[in-house]
Amino acid sequence: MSADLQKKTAGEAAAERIQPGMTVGLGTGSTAAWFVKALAARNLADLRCVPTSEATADLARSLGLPLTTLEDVARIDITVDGADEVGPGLALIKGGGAALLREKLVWERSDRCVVIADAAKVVKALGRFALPIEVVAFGHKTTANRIADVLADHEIGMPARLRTADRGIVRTDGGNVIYDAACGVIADPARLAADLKSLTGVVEHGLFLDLAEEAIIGTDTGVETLH
Ligand code: ABF
Repeated sequence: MSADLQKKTAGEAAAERIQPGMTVGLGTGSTAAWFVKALAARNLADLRCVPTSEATADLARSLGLPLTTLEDVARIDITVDGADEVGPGLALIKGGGAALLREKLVWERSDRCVVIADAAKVVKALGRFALPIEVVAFGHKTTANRIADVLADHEIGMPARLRTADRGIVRTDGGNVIYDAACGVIADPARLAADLKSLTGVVEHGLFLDLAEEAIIGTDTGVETLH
């Protein structure tokens, strides 16, 4: 089964978790898009949906899902979102879609967070996927030098590289920039997360620790649930 079919299987399984009347966080990325499509197809009554990116908002709106904002909800019943890596204890690397800040804000407001992914995303240790780090655009090169010092302290030799695309520097929905740190193996994710957040200019990073309650992994024979 292709990775995309595994993503579709996981997204559709997650959509079955949603009940009428729920407030639902909508993740970002191709796996989350399958979830959004499956959720819309269920035509559940009285949903309120909080998107984690403009791209997800556009997709959800086009499918007729009722949107609201993080400011307008007291709490979120469940958020379903993708990931770049799913590690031990459901420690995650996210942010490949440059939406990590809004994603983490929505995740932290949610009673439950369910991560959906294809089987290749499950890893024995985090770090093979370059860790996205969201940085304020003002003075970002100076901030990147400080990030390099933190990475060196974690015996991660590679510098963080500014994420660019054909049209130049990648900007997040909030106007910040993303640096990607090719860590290799992250031995102490919690310490790295704290050290990165201590840097002036770093807004957020893609380590999602102690946030996911469950992972629904698409496999060649269906789905596997991890807790
Ligand atoms: C988003 O989904 C990002 O945080 C993460 O990087 C991405 C995974 O992308 P995909 O589902 O397309 O593999 O949540």
